[in-house]
Amino acid sequence: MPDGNQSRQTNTLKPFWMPFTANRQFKSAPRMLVSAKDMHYTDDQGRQILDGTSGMWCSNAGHGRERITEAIKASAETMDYAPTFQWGHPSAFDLSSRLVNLFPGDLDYVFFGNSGSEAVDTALKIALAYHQARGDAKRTRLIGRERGYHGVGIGGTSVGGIANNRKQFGTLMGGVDHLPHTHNLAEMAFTRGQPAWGAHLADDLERIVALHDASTIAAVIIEPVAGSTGVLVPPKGYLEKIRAICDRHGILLIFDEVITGFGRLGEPFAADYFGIVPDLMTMAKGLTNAAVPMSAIAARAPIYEAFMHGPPNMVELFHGYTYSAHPLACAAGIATLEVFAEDDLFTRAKALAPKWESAVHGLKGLPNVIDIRNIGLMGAIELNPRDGAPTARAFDIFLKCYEKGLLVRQTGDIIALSPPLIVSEDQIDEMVNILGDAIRETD
Ligand code: PXG
Repeated sequence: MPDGNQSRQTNTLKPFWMPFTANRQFKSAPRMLVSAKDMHYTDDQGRQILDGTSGMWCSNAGHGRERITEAIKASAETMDYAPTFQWGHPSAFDLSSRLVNLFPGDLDYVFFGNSGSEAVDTALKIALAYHQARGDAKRTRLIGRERGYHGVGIGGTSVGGIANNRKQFGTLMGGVDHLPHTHNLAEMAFTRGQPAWGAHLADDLERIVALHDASTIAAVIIEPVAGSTGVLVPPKGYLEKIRAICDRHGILLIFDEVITGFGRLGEPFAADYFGIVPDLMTMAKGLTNAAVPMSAIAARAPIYEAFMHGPPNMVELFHGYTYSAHPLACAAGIATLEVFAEDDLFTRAKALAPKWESAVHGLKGLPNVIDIRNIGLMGAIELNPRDGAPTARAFDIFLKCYEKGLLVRQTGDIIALSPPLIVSEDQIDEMVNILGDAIRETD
């Protein structure tokens, strides 16, 4: 091994171990983004790249929103940092009050983290601690779902159900079980919106409850629409059944709304879209328009209240992050909520959804396209995998889209799209045209 000095280099591509990236491929042909405004990135060649993915499902109001940037600047100038363990600062309470006004039902309390992964692990810990606080400490099992993505903490990885995200990391947390995923090409290929088939898959939760006994299960966590795995839209009636089974057995239901929150489906949350109030709800990404990292966990009133016992000088929940409710993130969050409201972006997304649906389904019939799915402003195109080379075809299409000036996400043999809610109808057509060309040109 060379010593530290010999390996020291200035501004090379080598040292950044890139997350969830084919490092060697990237470093052989970098895709370097240098600025962003509204619907476009600019790369280091000066090319404009249309953002078909809101960054990574997060810049819901489009890029470089002045109001958000100004709020962050002003906050940094006023107070760089303030702790929220045993102290507080006004914007933390301001943002919290605005958020609970946006949450459905009696989701009246909010806890802050910095990433979706932290939000998920926090929600799982709150679920465990809640049952303990009620004297029901046997409830420790956590139920996730196959193909679910809940971030990369040990808790989120354990309840997550994407095999590649799990297999490098040993046995993960014990006491976890998984529902089956809801994807079935034979029954639902090319469905527009929610599939009619598949509500019965929720009954598997009864099987899991019977296997472990309800008295051992703390919570079920699911994405209302599975995003990262390639946009799996819940079958009609499925989420309602999951909610009912959880209620029947005293199991908390956690909706992971890291992707679906803040207007992606044309409502503030998927909970609103589907008319189902979870007990805990995680969110991140769109919360600050991704301008400053932040995540949040919404909790129903009885959950918070279950902790508010014992001596008043006692900490009630031994959990939190140095940067929980960081002032810059709070300022960004408040400004983001103002932008959403002023531009009426959730309504805009809802109004655009039919156009989006017909545009993405226009790709039906192109070579190797075996399914197209959509809901709100989310879409996915599933491709037939190349023989003996899974994911290669979709990766080639992802690269071609970038060359042609479009940002898409690739997951397995699926291309996913989630444009900023400010997207125009012409830009929707432009996205679909570029993607269509890339699919046609890929063998
Ligand atoms: N839950 C859900 C539902 C997510 O989608 C996380 C938790 C974790 O969030 P953080 O902030 O810790 O990354 C996510 C993140 C993609 C993609 O293109 C999806 C995510 C992140 C990056 C890429 O599929 N989801």
